[in-house]
Amino acid sequence: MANPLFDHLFGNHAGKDTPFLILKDGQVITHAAFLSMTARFARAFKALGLKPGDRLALQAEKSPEALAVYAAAVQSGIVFLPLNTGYTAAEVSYFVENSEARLLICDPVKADGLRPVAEACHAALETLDADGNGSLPERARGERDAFATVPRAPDDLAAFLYTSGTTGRSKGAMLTQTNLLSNAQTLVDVWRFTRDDVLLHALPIFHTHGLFVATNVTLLAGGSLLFLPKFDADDVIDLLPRATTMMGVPTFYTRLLDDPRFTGDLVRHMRLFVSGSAPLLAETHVQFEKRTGHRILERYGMTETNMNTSNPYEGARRAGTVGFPLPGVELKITDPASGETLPDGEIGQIEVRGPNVFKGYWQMPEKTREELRADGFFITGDLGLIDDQGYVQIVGRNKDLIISGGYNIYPKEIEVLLDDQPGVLESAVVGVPHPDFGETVVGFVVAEKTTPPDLDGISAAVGTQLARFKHPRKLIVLPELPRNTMGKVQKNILRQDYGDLFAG
Ligand code: MLC
Ligand code: AMP
Repeated sequence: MANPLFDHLFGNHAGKDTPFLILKDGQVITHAAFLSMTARFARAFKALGLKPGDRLALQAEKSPEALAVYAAAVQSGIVFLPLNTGYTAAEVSYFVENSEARLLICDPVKADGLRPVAEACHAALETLDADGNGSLPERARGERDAFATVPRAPDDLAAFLYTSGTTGRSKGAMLTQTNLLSNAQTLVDVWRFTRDDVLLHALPIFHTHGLFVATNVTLLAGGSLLFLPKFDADDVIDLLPRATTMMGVPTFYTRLLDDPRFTGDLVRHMRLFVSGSAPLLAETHVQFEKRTGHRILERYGMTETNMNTSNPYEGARRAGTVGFPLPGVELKITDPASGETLPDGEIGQIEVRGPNVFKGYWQMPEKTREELRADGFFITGDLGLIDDQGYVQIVGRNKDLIISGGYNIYPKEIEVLLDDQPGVLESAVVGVPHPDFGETVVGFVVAEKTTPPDLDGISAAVGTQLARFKHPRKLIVLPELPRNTMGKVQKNILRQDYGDLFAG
């Protein structure tokens, strides 16, 4: 097949007047209309001089046009690099430079700030706003709505998704056509998606969950998306009666449960609720079933691997577990020290292998070797066990990572910045429980002897460098950091001592 990912996701929809995107205002974009827009964008990319294999970075609000940029990249054989809309110019600069992107598409309000970034990296700059206007759609307007799909091999790259690292430097996870397609095919099958499905889509489209899971699965099945700009409980409650399925991070479900309008009657007709990207508390699972009669189906995935495990569609969906390895995915629990496989029931690091597992980190062969074994097993950095019934349970992380509202935050990136601030001798950043986001960021700083740190000044400095979701929600000055006899900072003690800072 010429371009397996494009042909499977989009190719079957040519000429179909079936709804693909249903917007908040009721506007419907059919599969055929979406494909026409895609073709015009693909022609615009070609006119801009982009070639197959080039990288295209997109930092734009969620809109049908932003989704069509993804589709057009796939059709053109261009590697798609979506970026969190919260990233600052400093963060975007790193991604564009590191990926050697040829084109950066951003919101018009950010264009002035990002033009120097694009110029320094020899990338073209185009704009796209939340309403689908900007220089890119302007360019595409005059183009014909047909484009000859660029052939791709199964192992060719389709997307780069940046994921932060424990060293503080983000790594570009290289995802191939096969990685994305095989996972979408598996999920359509195991979650029983059909063209009759209407998925309520309130996730961002710059991450695996909203883009590759929710969107690819729906596209492959030929269904439609109730395409909301973001999660807003009012909108979700309004639209749930029209949906058959919904995917979300745990925060979506706790926010819905906090709303008295979210009742069993509202969602009786629903076929499936899926949760992932962060641990769903067993308590939320139980409360959800009590309120609605539905058992949330929890699954486990990662940027580098797409989805690895899922609770069963038929059969017991067990709270506090992420279910079984998906068909085609091998999963083992190993001893972090020796790498030996551990018996069921014992806690160790989770490793996975399968067609879903990425190709490696862009231009970081050493990082790739550290995490992706020569035999194809990827060391996820999650700690877990396989219970006596074969369910996988995630019990912790072997990596210093905070997950806030489904966004990953690597403490190292914040610590490096805090350490640089005047008056700060050293710092430690930890995640503490938060009633809305699951976990949230707290920064601890130790003052230099001479100049005490100015906490407002530090917050302001962090604000210019890091996306809002990474900002410490509290900065605390300590006389010293707790350390073990080896001199290593004991973050577990900080998490324990400050665990109820945000107790709801
Ligand atoms: C927004 N803010 C966050 C935040 N999201 N802060 C911490 N963590 C977050 N996740 C900021 C806002 O900028 C705002 O700043 C303040 O927090 C409060 O905002 P809010 O209005 O309450 O937030 P909201 O816009 O409603 O967003 C919350 C959310 C959103 C949970 C709906 O973050 C979200 O959609 N998360 C989904 C993330 C996701 O898709 N993850 C998948 C990763 S893929 P201020 O300025 O007001 O203080 C992956 C693999 C897998 O992990 O397995 O799926
Ligand atoms: P990301 O790098 O953004 O793709 O995040 C991947 C990480 O999210 C995983 O390594 C896990 O730590 C976490 N994660 C994803 N799904 C779940 C889940 N259902 N339960 C617990 N953690 C999860």
